[in-house]
Amino acid sequence: MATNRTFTMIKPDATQENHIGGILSMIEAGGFRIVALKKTLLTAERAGEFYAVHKERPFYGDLVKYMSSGPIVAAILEKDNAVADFRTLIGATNPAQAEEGTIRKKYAKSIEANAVHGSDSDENAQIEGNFFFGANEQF
Ligand code: YYY
Ligand code: MG
Repeated sequence: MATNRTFTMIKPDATQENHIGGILSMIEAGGFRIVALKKTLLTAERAGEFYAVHKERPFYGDLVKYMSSGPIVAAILEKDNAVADFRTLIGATNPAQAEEGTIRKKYAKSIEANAVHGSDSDENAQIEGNFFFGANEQF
């Protein structure tokens, strides 16, 4: 599999509870290279735009509120088979179902406050990375 990219966010709870370093360590130990990185605060409008694909889902309003409730850390990551391998590293959406050794198993508090985002396709990884980073911020 060719080297490619995925996109992640460390979500507000994990950022608030000082897990940025722990999560970035797991990411680097998992073989991912950090291509871009920033701490930022999403407005409700920007969070709504980021998660627009879920706008008809019952959890959308709460998700937007949660994702704009405090700073997040956004990053673009590079590795062979990045999207699928990162989904494996983060574990199931619901931490009660996440495997031992995954980021969500270790850091997620609930299905909503589940510590990290991971892109679900190469196409979305590119869209999501470009949502946060310009070309001159990706190395
Ligand atoms: O890709 P992933 O983050 O694992 O899950 P998605 O199904 O894309 O949902 C996005 C986001 O929405 C999830 O990380 C938490 C939240 N969410 C929720 O609060 N309640 C659900 N039943 C499903 C998802
Ligand atoms: Mg998803």
